[in-house]
Amino acid sequence: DDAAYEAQFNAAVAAEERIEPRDWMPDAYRASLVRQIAQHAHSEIIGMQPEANWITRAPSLRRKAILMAKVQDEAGHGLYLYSAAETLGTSRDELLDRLHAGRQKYSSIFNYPTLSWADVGAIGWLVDGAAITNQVPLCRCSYGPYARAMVRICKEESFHQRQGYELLLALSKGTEAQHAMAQDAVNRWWWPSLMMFGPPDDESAHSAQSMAWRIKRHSNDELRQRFVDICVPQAESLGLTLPDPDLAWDEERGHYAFGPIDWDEFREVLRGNGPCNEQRINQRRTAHEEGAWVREAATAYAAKQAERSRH
Ligand code: FAQ
Repeated sequence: DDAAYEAQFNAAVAAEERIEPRDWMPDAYRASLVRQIAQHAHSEIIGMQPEANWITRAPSLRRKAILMAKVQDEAGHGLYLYSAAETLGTSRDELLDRLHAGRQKYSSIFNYPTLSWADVGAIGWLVDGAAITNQVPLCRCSYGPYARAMVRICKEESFHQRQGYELLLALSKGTEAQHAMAQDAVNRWWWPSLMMFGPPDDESAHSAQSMAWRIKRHSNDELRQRFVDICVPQAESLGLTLPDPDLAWDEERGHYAFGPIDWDEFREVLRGNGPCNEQRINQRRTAHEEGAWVREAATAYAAKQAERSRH
């Protein structure tokens, strides 16, 4: 009966064993994983848009090739993640419908505009940097398919983070105008990237349960602090500053202290009122509609193949 199954499930989680698709799991565990993995998948594909905005305007062939590879990687991450979510019994079509209907979220960060070429660098350094900080612990998530997807995704995100850092370094060491462009991009992306880690711990609805289930390994605030600690010396090496006058080494805690985050802005973006929410979701819906013929053709082809193999 369910109580015995649940005891077995809890023991497996406590023993750091992986839960696999055919294993018994509590309904709420399944639902919370679908929620998190789908949000993550949606973020990857909507996250293609801000950087794709610069592909046609990359300043050199080399930069263009790198950026195209990076944006294609994000599409790949979306696909592994939708596949991981599908192992829990919800189809990709259903998840996309929920996204398009506004019933599932995607990361707040992708609702900000990419105003200059330097934004491509700032996204790589800060947004991919934050993504890695959050996702490395997810490689040890209790749910097998999600944990395994994270291993490859994190390797690719590391490349993305380095290309962003290298791009910003080139601009920072360039002309005065290039340096100013890099600084402006960092000024605009810094605070939104701290918001990627989610609400503060005392307002995080899912953290306690997700940590008990070993989906999450660290709290939102813990990971946010880890990210700040990593970024401060990197900003120094870049010759750029972070837009926070309260940033200071706290000897006692052994961490950098930082100023207050504007949680009103975060809540507004989540409500759909960020600078680009409407543009992002409209472009996503249009891409889905325009791709309908590809899905239909693939389905017809699969049916034809299945029919042939029966004879
Ligand atoms: N934006 O109770 P919690 C990338 C929602 S990286 C929007 O703390 P949880 C790579 C949350 O879903 C970005 N919504 O939730 C890339 C929940 O709403 P719900 C994607 C947010 O799950 C780079 C509510 O607030 N990464 O794409 C945000 O315990 C460059 C309460 O929050 C992931 O998704 C936010 N920032 O912790 C791609 C990583 N924060 O569901 C392209 C996996 C929170 O009740 C270019 N996810 N919410 O309606 C996670 O680790 C977790 O889900 C957290 C949130 C940490 C995001």
